[in-house]
Formats: sequence, C-alpha cells, structure tokens
Amino acid sequence: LLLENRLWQALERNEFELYLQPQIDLATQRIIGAEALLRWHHPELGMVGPDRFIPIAEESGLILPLGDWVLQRAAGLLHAWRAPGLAHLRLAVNLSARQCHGPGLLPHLDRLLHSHGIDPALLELEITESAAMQDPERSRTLLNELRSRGIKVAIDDFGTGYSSLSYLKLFEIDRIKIDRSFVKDIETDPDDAVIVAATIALAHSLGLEVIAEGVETEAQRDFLRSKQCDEAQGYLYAKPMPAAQFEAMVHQSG
Ligand code: G
Ligand code: G
Ligand code: MN
Ligand code: NA
Repeated sequence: LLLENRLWQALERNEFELYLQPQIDLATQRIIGAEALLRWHHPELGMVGPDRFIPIAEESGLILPLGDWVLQRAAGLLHAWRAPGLAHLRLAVNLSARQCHGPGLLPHLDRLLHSHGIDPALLELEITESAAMQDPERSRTLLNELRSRGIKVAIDDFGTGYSSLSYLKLFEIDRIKIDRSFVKDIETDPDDAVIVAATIALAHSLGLEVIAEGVETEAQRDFLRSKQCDEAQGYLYAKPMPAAQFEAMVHQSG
C-alpha cells in the first residue's frame, strides 16, 4: 500500500526514467536499436525495477498515465535521434494489457508521432502473449491498426504463453522475441536448443523477424547466429542503461 501511494506521486515528481538496452544485428554486430525499460528512482528505496511496480500500477490503474508517459518519453528520444549517427535507431516500448485494451492508446500514438515528426517504422511496440490473449478479438483489431500506421509490433516473452502458435495464426505481427528462459540453457539442454532453432525457422517461414532475449554468453550468440536468428539483446552486449550512455555507445561503435 505504501508503494502504491508513492507510485501515484512518483509521476508528478518525475521519478521515472527510461533505461535503454541495446539490440544487436547478429549478422553485422551493429546496434540497431534499443528496448525501453522503465525504472523508478524512489527517494528512499533507491532504484526500483518494473517487476516490483508494474503489477501495482496495473492493478491501480496508474499504468494508463504511466504508459502514456513512457510513450511520450520514447517519442522524445526518437525525435532527438533524428540527429546524425542515430537516425537509423529503432526503439521498442513495452505495452501492458490495460494499455492495449483502453481506448486512449491509438489517439495518443497518433498525436505523438505527428507532433514529434517520427517515422512510425522506428517505433516498435512489445505485447506479451498473455496480454494479447486476454481479449484476442480486440488485440487483433489493435495490432492491425498499429501496423496500418507503419508501427512495428513484436510479441514479447514468446513461447511462455499457453497458445504461442495460435497467436501467430491470429495476429499480424513483425517480430517475435524469444524469451530468455529458452536462451539460458541453449548450450546444455538439447530440448531448448531444438525449440529455439525450430522457433527461428518457423518465424522466418512466416515472414517474421526474430530477436533473442537474455543473451549472456558468446556460445549462446554463436548458436543463435548459426540458426540465422536476426537480432540479440542481453548482458553479453550491455545491461539496460540511461539514454545518454546508450547514445554514447552507439556513437563509439559507429
Ligand atoms: O528491466 P527489467 O528486465 O527488470 O523489466 C522487467 C519487466 O518489466 C519486463 O518484462 C518488461 O516487460 C516490464 N517493463 C519494463 N518497462 C516497462 C514499461 O515501460 N511498460 C510496461 N508495461 N512494462 C515494462
Ligand atoms: O520485456 P521483458 O520482460 O523481456 O524485459 C527484459 C528484462 O530482462 C529486463 O528487465 C532486463 O533487465 C532483463 N534482461 C535483459 N538482458 C538480460 C540478460 O542477458 N540476462 C538476464 N538475466 N536478464 C536480462
Ligand atoms: Mn520486453
Ligand atoms: Na521478455
């Protein structure tokens, strides 16, 4: 309850920050973009991760203004990235279930893209299987609306839901994110290796791109590259970091 009260004030007090985790093209090893991951600088507790406050924000409804704030901050970053050396970068933003199913999302996105002069193809929205499956018909409509605007759509935590394959059949999407629970034991568990390889092949044959999450070792990276996985994200490359640090990293690597 204490955390919930503080959470409502946190938005007004500007205590949230978007950290960015680089996403790497496995063929070229170049940074092609980032996933935005929310952080809360709590005055007493220090840095609080989203696992602790997103569920509370969902429950209390704060997720709607908070989600709007995240999108606004993301649009600000994409606007700033029109600068030399950054203009190719894509930014992926997580959407919560309530955000997906509320009425305000599309008008908010339209306003932001227009006012910030953003190429919609540089914005990617990540939706988990479980969020989309809460209301498949509405999700289908939403994803079609997003894609008709040129916004990219990725399925987050792919493989952890109860109906991953029907998801692929139901929804128009651009990319799947292989959950890190499958990547973790890719070298030691033959089942995981087979699942990941088959998922990449399946996605490609459906015309989808694939990013692997939670890549921590060179052996994992090499396996994924040998299976033609398109992109990777994980501690092997970098942990989530403040935007200025991410931008410096892109400039250095370019
Ligand atoms: O950064 P970290 O790995 O601790 O994130 C944990 C979880 O919190 C991730 O699964 C991610 O999907 C979720 N998360 C992070 N940032 C956001 C956000 O801005 N909005 C929503 N809805 N979820 C987020
Ligand atoms: O949206 P999603 O739930 O997938 O959020 C990604 C989360 O995974 C973030 O909280 C991020 O901090 C975490 N993460 C990113 N890369 C790695 C990694 O290589 N290993 C582990 N254990 N966690 C990671
Ligand atoms: Mn995500
Ligand atoms: Na994930």
